[in-house]
Amino acid sequence: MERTLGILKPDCLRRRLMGKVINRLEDEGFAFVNGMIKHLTQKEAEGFYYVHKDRSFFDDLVEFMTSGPVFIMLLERENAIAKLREVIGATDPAQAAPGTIRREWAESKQNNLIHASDSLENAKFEIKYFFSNKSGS
Ligand code: 3AN
Repeated sequence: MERTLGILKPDCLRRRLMGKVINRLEDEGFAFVNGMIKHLTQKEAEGFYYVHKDRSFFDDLVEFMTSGPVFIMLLERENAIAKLREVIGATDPAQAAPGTIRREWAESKQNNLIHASDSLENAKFEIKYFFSNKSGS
C-alpha cells in the first residue's frame, strides 16, 4: 500500500464541495489514514510550496492557500500517488480530462480545488510536513 498527501483547497471548502470530492476519492478506493482542517499561516504555505518560490504565481498561490481553511488528507491505496494525480486531472481544469475532479468542479488554474503530491519524494516531504512520522510513514 502507498500513501500520498491531498489538500482540499480554500475554494473547495468555501464552495462546500468537500463531500462530493471525498465521495469521489472513496469511490476510487482511497482510504483516509489521517486528516485535519487547518487555516494555513503564510509561513506554512510558503514552506509547503517552497519548490515554486521562483514562479511568477508564487505570491498569489500563497495568498490563495491562506485565504481560508483547507482539509489536509493522508490517503492510502495501491499506487496512490499516480492514481490521485490521475483522478484530480491537469492543473488547468480546461485541460483536465473529462471525469476528473478538476474538470468536473474546478474554476481556474489557481482555484483548482485540490492538491496532490506528484512524486514519491514529494509525497514523503509533504506527509512529513503536516503529519508526524508516527501517522505519516
Ligand atoms: P499541480 O497542483 O497540478 O501539481 P503545480 O504543482 O504546477 O500544479 O502548481 C501548484 C499550484 O500552483 C497549482 N495547484 C495551482 O493552484 C497554482 N498554479 C500553478 N500554475 C499556475 C498558473 N499558471 N497560474 C496560477 N496558479 C498556478
